[in-house]
Amino acid sequence: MNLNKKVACPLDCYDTCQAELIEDNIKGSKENIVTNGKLCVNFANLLKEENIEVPSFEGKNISLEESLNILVDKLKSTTPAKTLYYKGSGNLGVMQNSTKSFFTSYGSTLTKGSLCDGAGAAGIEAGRKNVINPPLEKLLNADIIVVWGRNLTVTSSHLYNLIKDKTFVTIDPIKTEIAKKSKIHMQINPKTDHELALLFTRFAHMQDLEDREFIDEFGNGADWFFDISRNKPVVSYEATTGVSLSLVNDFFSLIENKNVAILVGVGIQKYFEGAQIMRCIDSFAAFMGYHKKEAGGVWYLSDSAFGYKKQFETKGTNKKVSIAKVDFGSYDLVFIQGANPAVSAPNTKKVIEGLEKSFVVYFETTKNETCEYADLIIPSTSFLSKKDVRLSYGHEFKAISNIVKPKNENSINEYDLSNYLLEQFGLEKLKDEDEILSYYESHKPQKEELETFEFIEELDIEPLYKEKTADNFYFITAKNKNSLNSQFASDDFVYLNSSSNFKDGDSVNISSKYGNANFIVKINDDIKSDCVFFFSGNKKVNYLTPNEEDESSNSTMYQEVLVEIELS
Ligand SMILES: Nc1nc2c(c(=O)[nH]1)N[C@H]1C(S)=C(S)[C@@H](COP(=O)(O)OP(=O)(O)OC[C@H]3O[C@@H](n4cnc5c(=O)[nH]c(N)nc54)[C@H](O)[C@@H]3O)O[C@H]1N2
Ligand SMILES: Nc1nc2c(c(=O)[nH]1)N[C@H]1C(S)=C(S)[C@@H](COP(=O)(O)OP(=O)(O)OC[C@H]3O[C@@H](n4cnc5c(=O)[nH]c(N)nc54)[C@H](O)[C@@H]3O)O[C@H]1N2
Ligand SMILES: [Mo]
Repeated sequence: MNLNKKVACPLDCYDTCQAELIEDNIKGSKENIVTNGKLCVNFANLLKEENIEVPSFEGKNISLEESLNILVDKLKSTTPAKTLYYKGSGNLGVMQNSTKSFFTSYGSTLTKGSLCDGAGAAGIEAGRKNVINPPLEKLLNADIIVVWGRNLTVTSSHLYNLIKDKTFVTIDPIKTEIAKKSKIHMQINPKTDHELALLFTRFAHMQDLEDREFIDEFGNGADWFFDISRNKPVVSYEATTGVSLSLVNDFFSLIENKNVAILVGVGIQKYFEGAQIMRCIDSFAAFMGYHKKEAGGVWYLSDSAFGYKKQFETKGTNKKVSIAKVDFGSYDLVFIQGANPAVSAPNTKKVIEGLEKSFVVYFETTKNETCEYADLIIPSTSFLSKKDVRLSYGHEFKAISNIVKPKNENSINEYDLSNYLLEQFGLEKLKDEDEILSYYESHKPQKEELETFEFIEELDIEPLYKEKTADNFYFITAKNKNSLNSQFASDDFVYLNSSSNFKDGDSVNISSKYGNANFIVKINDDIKSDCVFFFSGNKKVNYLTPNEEDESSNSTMYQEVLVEIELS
């Protein structure tokens, strides 16, 4: 392969594909095991996307130089702590982090927590310190794949292709494509996955399937964990989780003496106690010894930078606010990079009110909903015209990006913008770009062996089913094949089960205690009868979601909400 013609897919996805320019076409690399010569519809969408051509200020086109001058003047005349640096995950290349270096040194308020996987990661950390996935090989060698709150065929189509002939078990309130391909589908009630994990633990013990060797050698607190599972009668789990004991029996017949891989997605942890829920699942896996078997294990969204040294200095005494609770309106200047908060952040009404109040600097590649509230727009250079390296949260392979297209001279990349600002403020500049990139390209993180596992010993979770009445619904979102969060195609429907008594094409108003919005109904019996379903990226869906943080990681908890529906 010509090394100078590599392009990394920058999109936020487990697969982290490697592409390459062959003649005039960008193709999926055959050398990358996961990409395996194919690229997905979202990559194709990205190539077709129209980029913002010129900077603008208060709606008028200006030159790049003018836009940078306005930014510098604004920053110089604002109290640093009254500025906010807000970064999303529109591009997951390592160079995206360069800008944070400047805003940290300058003294901006920063965010903490995540819009995405924070709660689950905190749950894993509490049990085994590091959020890392086993090597891909252990997945390829597993016999049974348990897909737990993950929309596998859609959100990691490449990884799925590598394992598509295996036996699947899916645990999901929605009859997803992978649920339909599974030997067992447990159509679980939302926010009851911890209970199912406890029920599994109970069954495992009854059938003598726990891994005593693992528990004795590496485990702490397994007895306490087992005790929690005994707190209530087995049959009562059936009622709360909605999963029948006979299905659980079938599950244990299927997994006995098999290598089991559990692929956990973000679905199980979009709740206030998301960390505890994840930790219960991880504790069940430890009870079975899955963390130390020849094949199989537990996969989640791993900390992709684990084992790498930070290449951008981001130490400071900056104030940090929860990304879930950010009030854009309380800052004099907000700098937004690689995020589309007007659609993707929780509580859209609050977000928009906040953006309207503040001076918004938007560092973006394309025109979108947040542009409407931006005072100054600075075009970020296309991924095809900047150098980068992508680490992956789904597997251990990285992807390299070189410049394969001349850059738009009215745009600037993240690294250059940071250095420009550092210089303007007399601050120390970044390390050389090529030095940083070659570090990421060549560094191989050491393998980390699990030394101890701390089982969850106490549980305090307020289930949604306690609060739920016959008149309200659980709220579920999942990713869409043709979009990447708010980017590309958007599907703005609400999906309901036919038993909801609404009809295709009905116009409904859906409300929660955080807000309300109108939607057009599509009936689909893959949706559980007591759930309302939307695709993530739906332009209105976040009018309904809480701008509050989970209990352990300052992260969002999009599904900690019940909603009501009426015809509008
Ligand atoms: N095509 C495509 N791929 C993507 C993305 C995209 O937008 N489009 N986004 C990327 C990003 S940012 C991320 S974080 C990953 C996320 O990838 P996934 O982890 O697959 O996330 P979701 O699509 O949100 O799927 C969550 C699943 O959990 C289910 N679920 C919801 N609530 C519960 C519950 O309480 N219990 C259980 N057991 N299941 C539940 C949902 O029905 C859904 O099937 O995907 C990445 N890949
Ligand atoms: N209700 C609900 N809400 C959700 C979710 C859900 O499941 N349900 N999912 C959540 C999850 S998992 C995530 S990760 C978040 C994602 O939320 P965000 O991080 O806000 O992601 P996007 O909405 O995709 O917006 C990313 C933006 O980055 C821009 N961009 C792309 N490349 C570059 C670049 O190179 N430089 C710069 N400067 N910008 C670039 C894109 O054009 C796009 O506008 O959404 C969350 N929101
Ligand atoms: Mo995400």
